[in-house]
Amino acid sequence: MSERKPRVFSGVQPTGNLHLGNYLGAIVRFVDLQQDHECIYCVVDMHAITVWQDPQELTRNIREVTAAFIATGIDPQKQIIFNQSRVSGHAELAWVFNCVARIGWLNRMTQFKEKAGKNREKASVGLYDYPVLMAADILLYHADKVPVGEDQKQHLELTRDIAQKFNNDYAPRIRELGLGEEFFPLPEPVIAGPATRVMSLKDGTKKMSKSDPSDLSRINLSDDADTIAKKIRKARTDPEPLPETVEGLKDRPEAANLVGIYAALAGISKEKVLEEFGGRGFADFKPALADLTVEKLAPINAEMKRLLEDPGYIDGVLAAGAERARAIAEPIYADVKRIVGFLG
Ligand code: AQP
Repeated sequence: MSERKPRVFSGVQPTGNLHLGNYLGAIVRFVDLQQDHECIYCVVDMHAITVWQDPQELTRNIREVTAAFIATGIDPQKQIIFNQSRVSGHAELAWVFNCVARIGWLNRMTQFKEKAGKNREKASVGLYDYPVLMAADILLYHADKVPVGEDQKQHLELTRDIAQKFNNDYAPRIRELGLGEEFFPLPEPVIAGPATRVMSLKDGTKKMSKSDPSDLSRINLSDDADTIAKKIRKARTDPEPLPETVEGLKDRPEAANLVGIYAALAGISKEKVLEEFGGRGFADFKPALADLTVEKLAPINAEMKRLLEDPGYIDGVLAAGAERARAIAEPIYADVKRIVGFLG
């Protein structure tokens, strides 16, 4: 058994408009987990190009996600922050996993169906293969835990299926090489907190998303205080006052979403939020939510801006992080090659 701390891996796509959903669903967990885990946080630029990205914007967005990681409190000295394309093992292991994963498994992935929409024939092969690359990202580091938002749950299950199938298919070989019983650990998702699925401010049944054409649907980490307040003021709600209990939020998606956001930002339960605001209307609740959101996001926003003024520093963090990532990934991928039977 290894003596190392449990290892965490997760990624964020540099596709612009980093939002409150990314922050509460994933990045806040990244920060918490660094206390007692070895963490690897990846700016997944290879995932990003599964849909068209303007090259200059992509470069800018890679730096922006890196700045967001650091500004929210991830320590780049202690943890590893890097961009995916710098470590070739991601693509190499993804190819091996392409030959392990089954087409039937990928055909069940709901995110591909949602993102490809009706125009499936025109979607990139990369978009279809996205979950296999994600499995490679995680398993390349033998990660134990993966903090993600609710929308990534199915992809995590696929990662476990790929790990399991690889372990089974190559079991005799893994044993023969003395690499233990289970070469790849089955990583656990960490989907926790009151805001694992933050919804659009304009439609409580749709996920808050970077690619929503309406900027009013999301709060971006780059929004200033006035913009945040305006977006919350304009957020869609129903005419009823807030309920006294969490059960009362059922069938009220917009109210449930705003209460969940408040709870997550304040670090309290939804019950506690309703103890204070139950029976009160949105005219009372929205300004309180706007103040809290600004209070939490303003320092992050300011720090991101400061960091982005020094791209040399950010690029240095990514280069150093990639070197440390490679040091973990290369021996693992070297074992994969021996297991599979590749020469060299
Ligand atoms: N609305 C959300 N609520 C909670 N968590 C969310 N995440 C994304 N949206 C929400 C989590 O953020 C992490 C990084 O996401 P990503 O960059 O890999 O992209 P995504 O899941 O495709 O998210 P977006 O922002 O909605 O982009 P588009 O518009 O391209 O679909 C992940 O852990 C994700 O779960």
